[in-house]
Amino acid sequence: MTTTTIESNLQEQRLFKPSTKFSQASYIKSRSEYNKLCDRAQENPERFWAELADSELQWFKTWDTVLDWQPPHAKWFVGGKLNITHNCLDRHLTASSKNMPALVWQGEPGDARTYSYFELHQEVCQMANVLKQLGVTKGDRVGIYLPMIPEAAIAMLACARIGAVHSVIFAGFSAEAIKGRLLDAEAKVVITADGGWRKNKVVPLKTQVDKALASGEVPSVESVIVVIRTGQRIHMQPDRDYWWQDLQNGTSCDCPAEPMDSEDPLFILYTSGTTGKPKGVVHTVGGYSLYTHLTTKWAFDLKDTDVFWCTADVGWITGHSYTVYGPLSNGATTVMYEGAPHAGNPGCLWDVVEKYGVTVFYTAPTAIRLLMTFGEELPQSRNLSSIRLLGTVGEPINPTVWMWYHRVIGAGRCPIVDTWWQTETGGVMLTPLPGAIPTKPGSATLPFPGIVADVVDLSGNPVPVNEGGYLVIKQPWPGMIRTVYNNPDRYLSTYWTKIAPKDGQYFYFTGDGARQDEDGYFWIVGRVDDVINIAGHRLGTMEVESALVSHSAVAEAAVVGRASEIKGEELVAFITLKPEYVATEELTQTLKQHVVHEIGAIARPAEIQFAKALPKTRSGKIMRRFLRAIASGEEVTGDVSTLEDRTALDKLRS
Ligand code: 7RM
Repeated sequence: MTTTTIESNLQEQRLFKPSTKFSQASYIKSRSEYNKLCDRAQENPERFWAELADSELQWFKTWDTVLDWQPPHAKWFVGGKLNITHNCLDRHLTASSKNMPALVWQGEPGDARTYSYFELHQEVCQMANVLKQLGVTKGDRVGIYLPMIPEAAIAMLACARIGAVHSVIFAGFSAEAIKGRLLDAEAKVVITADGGWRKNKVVPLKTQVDKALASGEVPSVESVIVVIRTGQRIHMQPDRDYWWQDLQNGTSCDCPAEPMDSEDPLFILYTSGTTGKPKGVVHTVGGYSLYTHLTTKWAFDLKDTDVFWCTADVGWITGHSYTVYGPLSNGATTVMYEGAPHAGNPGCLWDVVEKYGVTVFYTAPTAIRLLMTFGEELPQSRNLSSIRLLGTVGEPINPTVWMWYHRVIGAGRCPIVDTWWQTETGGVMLTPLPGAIPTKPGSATLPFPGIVADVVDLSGNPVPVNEGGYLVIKQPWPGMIRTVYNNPDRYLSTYWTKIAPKDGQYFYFTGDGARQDEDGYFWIVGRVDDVINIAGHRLGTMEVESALVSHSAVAEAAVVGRASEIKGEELVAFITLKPEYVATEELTQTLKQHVVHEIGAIARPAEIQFAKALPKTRSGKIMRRFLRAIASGEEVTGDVSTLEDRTALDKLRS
């Protein structure tokens, strides 16, 4: 987050009301209806969520206890049995719905496929049986490393069908990153593809998996399923690797949904934190099903007639909740697109909108900033009149960017939902309900009904209006993270102990700074920890530092974020070398490539600065505050008295 954004946010006064027509056709039509929902939730949160769980989902067995809250551990709908794929697929197999399009997909080279609810159900059941044949049973973990092709959604749903726990790994991650995740999850099976298309080139996915699994380094993995996507030659290891298409042949499409306990894990998704190793965020079936269903319905006002396009890759939580589970649970059509926002054709996104008649479009500010650079003529030359609602997520949206989105893409008539949430929250937490809440450019506005959010100081006391503080959630909610896989201590220390209310209450710490204005609207300022947001993707600075110091030339590394026009933030690394190495341009390139190798292309530093020493406190802590200033070319101000060696700072500055 740049200071310019904070300043312009502070001056932001504009208010945009939804049209009467939009409000009247929406689920939640007015501020007073929104208030009523919030009041009802406040009066009796358990009754509020239980009524919704009952009316919005189908259960095989109803729960005994709505909420078992032993802070900071929550169990929702305890004793209830359900399966998320029943709610996403089977319940839409009625005569009137089963032939409706569930998933439409646009491949980068121009190929396309559409699956009706009936067809998607068949595919999912068949793959579920394939997994069973490979020995996958309830509770086993399955790694998924796929491009944005329908098989990614099918694989996730097939796991969920039989109670296997999926762990999707973004296809941009390196072999090293895959290995770390598969090891931590102890995955039994990996599902990948021969390759994926990215900007007219083949991304070799199976080769990365081969490297990750080389010399039996992940002993838990018994089989690898490979989707044919690009047709390029790859190595298939006998008795371990199988073609997806071969396994499907002759396999039955009849696979009843496994009745899952509400609190059985649904998936693990790794996300960056303040320490070097990504955390395995665990979500469970019951709470996640309800929360993604309901937030999709109310925040995106989603009807079963809608064509919803969430541009996020399924490798991130946004793709899980709003490309796959949420829209399908609501019986809508979800759009999946394999390409980058400018894959050879800067108008490609608008072509997809026009071709499929997208009605709700959800993307990240970084994508909008990129599209802005292509000019207005491009979207204006396409027919975007099908769009009725726009959404953004992933990072704070600058008011100028918001206005462009509103005017050029939304033709001034579509509400924008700026949705704040996290991998850990499962679904949207702060958002305008589009028919009810007037929006202000740059503000995620108000909490979703039932969510108790606040901005507090370190002792948990609310800060005054318009003052900055820590964004916290004060009550448990169904979509919340249940634990960090294999690391319950980290669950406690990351989220529940940083803010310490005196009365012993537990507040969920989001890691974000925020303020609330005089109307109670929330304005997110950005992360307050060492997490950096690059093009809407979360990366820990420690993660990148660990990658750098794993190179033999590096003695010490400190990584900071610097504002970037399109990406929001980019990485700058400060490095001290071991005595036998000299700083050269070649070494700079080698180190950048090393980070790509260790983590993936998203972590490639924009700049590397070599230093004789890093500025540290007397207790040896690197003073990132100074490095951030130097990286952005700003004046180093503030207290320098705690510096151990002032000359280190002076040398860096020069
Ligand atoms: C959904 C997602 C989470 C972090 C979060 C924030 C930032 C997300 C917004 C936002 C300002 C928003 N999950 N963030 N949405 N900041 N306005 N609307 O992005 O786990 O990958 O990242 O993203 O810092 O803590 S995530």
